[in-house]
Amino acid sequence: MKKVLTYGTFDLLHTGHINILRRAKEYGDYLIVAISTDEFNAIKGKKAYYSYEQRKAILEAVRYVDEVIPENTWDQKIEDVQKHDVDVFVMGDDWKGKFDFLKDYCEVIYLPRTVGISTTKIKEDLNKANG
Ligand code: C2G
Repeated sequence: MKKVLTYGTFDLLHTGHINILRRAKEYGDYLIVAISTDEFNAIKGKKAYYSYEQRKAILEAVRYVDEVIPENTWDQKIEDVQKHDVDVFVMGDDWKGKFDFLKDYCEVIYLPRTVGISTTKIKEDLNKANG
């Protein structure tokens, strides 16, 4: 079984997230998504609208996702790849090059981001619409 791993906050799930999850799954048979805990989001300087538990429940309902695990730190990736026997690591290309150290442990793929959508844009548009 070919296992794929990706990371993210995945807040306010949108088609940019769905696109990368669908494409990541195409690289194998089993997709693990490590989602940032609320505590790690604070370290990333992000404040998610949905809690970790809510974001986990939402992702577990996505047909491309087979397993959701927590992302607690920046430096758990090597351990995750080894522990979960991962073959392919996939991230959006805004991260291009940042995780090349994983090439010693698995295939590393950066996929083009979906243009024109982001959680930040959703929040900004909603704030504008509601004055
Ligand atoms: N993404 C995308 N297109 C968008 C928005 C996001 O392809 N329009 C991708 C990102 O490139 C990332 C994934 O969706 O691969 C999740 O995006 P975020 O939730 O913003 O995750 P991020 O904050 O980049 O966290 O250790 C890695 C970090 O946890 C990544």
